[in-house]
Amino acid sequence: MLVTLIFGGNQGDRKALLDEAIKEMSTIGKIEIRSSLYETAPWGFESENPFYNQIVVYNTELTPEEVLDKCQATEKQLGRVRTGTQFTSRTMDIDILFCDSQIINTPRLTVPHPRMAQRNFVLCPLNEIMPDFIHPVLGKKISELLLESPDTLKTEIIEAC
Ligand code: A4P
Ligand code: MG
Repeated sequence: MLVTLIFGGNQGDRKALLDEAIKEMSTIGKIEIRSSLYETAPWGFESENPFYNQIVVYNTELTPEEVLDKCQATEKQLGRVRTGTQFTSRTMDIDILFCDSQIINTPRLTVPHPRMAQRNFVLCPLNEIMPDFIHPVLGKKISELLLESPDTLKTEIIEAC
């Protein structure tokens, strides 16, 4: 299965934490593609600390639930403290965007990630690596979703891939 993950954090040494998280997640399988590294304005809450975001596609034999377990273990290992409030600053968040073209709705997992079409911090790096991929629920290409995105927050490439 090709699983597309987005990594993000806005606390601590953002670059070192991203690199460490991406490396730690490669225990699930080989890296197929990775986006550039982006600096992005916080979406959904106020903070002076911009995020670093990056998207990586892994080729894995694990199930989506097993990938989620590994994402959560890695977040914890990298110092993430869950506060309970929805959108807050964090050292590392790892979300599953796609699992091939599967549609998953379980108590623990919603795939494709439900809020991605409203978020340029997801759509910009995704458009860089898979502009023609068709979102299995919305039935549109990533490039179309980016054109239609209502988000006006800034995203900037910090390090090209
Ligand atoms: N869960 C369900 N579906 C998924 C999925 N596809 N991937 C469940 C990962 N997790 C999924 O997540 C809460 C629960 O979602 C998990 O227990 C899992 O079973 P969480 O990581 O504990 O909480 P969270 O990340 O704080 O909440 P949430 O709702 O996932 O927040 P988002 O939507 O991830 O937003 N702005 C910028 N610029 N860059 C960012 O990276 N990130 C957020 C977090 C907000 N603003 C941001 C960024
Ligand atoms: Mg999350």
